[in-house]
Amino acid sequence: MNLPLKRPSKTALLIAMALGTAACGESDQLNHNNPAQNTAVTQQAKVIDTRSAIAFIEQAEADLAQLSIEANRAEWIYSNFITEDTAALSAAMGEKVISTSVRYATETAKFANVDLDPINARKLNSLRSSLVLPAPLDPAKNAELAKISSELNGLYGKGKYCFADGKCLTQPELSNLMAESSDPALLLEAWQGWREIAKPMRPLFQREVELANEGARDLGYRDLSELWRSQYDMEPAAFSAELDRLWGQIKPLYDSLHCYVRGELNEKYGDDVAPKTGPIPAHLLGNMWAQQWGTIYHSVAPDNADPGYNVTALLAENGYDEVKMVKQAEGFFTSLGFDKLPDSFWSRSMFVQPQDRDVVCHASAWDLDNLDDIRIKMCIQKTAEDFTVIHHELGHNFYQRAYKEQPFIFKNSANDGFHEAIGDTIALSITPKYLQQIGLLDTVPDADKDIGLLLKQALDKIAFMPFGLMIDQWRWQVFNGTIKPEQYNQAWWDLREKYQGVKAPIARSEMDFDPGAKYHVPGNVPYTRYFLAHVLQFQFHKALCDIAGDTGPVHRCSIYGNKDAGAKLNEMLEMGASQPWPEALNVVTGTKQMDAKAVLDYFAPLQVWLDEQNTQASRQCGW
Ligand code: X8Z
Ligand code: ZN
Repeated sequence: MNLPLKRPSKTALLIAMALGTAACGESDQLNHNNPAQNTAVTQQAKVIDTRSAIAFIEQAEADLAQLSIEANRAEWIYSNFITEDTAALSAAMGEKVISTSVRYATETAKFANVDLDPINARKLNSLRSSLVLPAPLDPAKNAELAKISSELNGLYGKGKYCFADGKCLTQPELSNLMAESSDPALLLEAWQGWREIAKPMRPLFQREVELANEGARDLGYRDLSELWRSQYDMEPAAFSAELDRLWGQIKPLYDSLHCYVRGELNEKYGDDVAPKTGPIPAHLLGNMWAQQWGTIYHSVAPDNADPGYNVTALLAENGYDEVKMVKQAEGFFTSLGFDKLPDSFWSRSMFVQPQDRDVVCHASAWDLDNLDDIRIKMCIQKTAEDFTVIHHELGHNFYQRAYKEQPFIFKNSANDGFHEAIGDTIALSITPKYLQQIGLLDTVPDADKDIGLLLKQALDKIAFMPFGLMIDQWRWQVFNGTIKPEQYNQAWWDLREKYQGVKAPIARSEMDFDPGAKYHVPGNVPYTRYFLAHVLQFQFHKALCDIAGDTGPVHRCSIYGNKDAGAKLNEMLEMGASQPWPEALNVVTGTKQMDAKAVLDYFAPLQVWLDEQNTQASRQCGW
């Protein structure tokens, strides 16, 4: 289980059940939209005692644990070898997992009013609220949903774009092109070409939403949006408000970065391609989805504060291949006191894109047996970006192993943002000093080059934040009916513009389905987790640097080799999902609040510098 996090892949999610992610209170969610049913449930619950509730939880936990291993295997094979046959097996397994999970989730209602100890109350709540793709109880609809889900995953995994000369590129290859090229015509062709893969997804996605909404309603939720937002130890509306609060903290910094980057792109490409005002055309930001902009650093770097090295080149100069990149990342975790990865990790993971078959290239981390059989699956490119992604993926694996002694339902992160934040937290310690320690860099650049380093980091981290937020703002509105199927694409671009200030580089219409060109939409992986992770990782980094006794600027701190920081991190990871996330946050940071102040503190010198640059160039900010 918990697969959804571990491996953002289709059936995984269904399967997923994501058991373990927290839930709100105890019984407060049960059928709160259906008082009549509540009354019936209450009557029934009165005659059922605590013991039968516990027996039910134990049974569910044992069944789902068993099923998850089978499902993990089927899903691993499918994602490593996409064919009609593996798709059918994956769909069949997904059907079984969804129906079992939904049955248990439905049955939790019987125990709504039973007095339970906090641990069992939390498990019961988790059993009910942790599904990400609930099917209706009707077996035909359940089978239909599992099949659609598997098909959508396959459409993404098999996606390619073929240029006029007959050369066909897969997703990672197209992403490389987007990162490396400065030819606007080529960028536009790759941007547009990749989005062709998503057109056939639209009717499938629409039906998936209908079915999953029905499943969510069967469980007593208003719709799937409410179910997804119920997994954060607070009321759904309070969670939405919390996101607005965090984004409000970050937006001024994002606006300054957007303004600076737009100005620099205008100088590079001219008014016709990159206008001085309005939203930025989405094909110019170095990434297929304009979600992280670090690859265009060289185009926007400061004249006199560039640190003068780039990690992609250092990896090449030092003969790093894919395995060596993973070994180096493992070395960071072991330097903190974590055990080495098992031999099976090295023999069973996929690091390189196979040439002879279709695979899901989108990076993921797996825990096949909920114990030690941890793996990653990635089509590694030998770049700085993928060096970071490897740390991200290993963060999942080390988390999974840390909570392996927890009961099955708690084998998960404190909330899904925590799972996504761990590897990124480690990657924040890939500083020049660290690169020198591992022999990649000869000399650490002087402090007067920090603006360049901070700008590079902001292009990835700050640029990501509105993207991390908008995907589920779109999906939640799709789920709750605010966005109708005939508005899918227009609403997508309205939100892209509202949050990110980017626009489609060519006219789009409802013939297109641009959300489907982003893995997590056909993959049905909730995305708000990444927004949360981008806040949490800066809180974790600051706290761990304090523990490590680093008194310098936080952007220069690396916790490499610090066993105290490692032990504290491990203490939080070991808790899994056994307690509400604020408790887990408290272990490392000493606070129970998510707070983007850590982000702002980290980038404080850059904010000043960006505002100076924008003023000097008399830029009109905003869009
Ligand atoms: O999907 C991922 C990871 C796997 S959990 C590679 N990420 C998001 C994305 O690629 O869109 C990491 C950052 C955001
Ligand atoms: Zn991840």
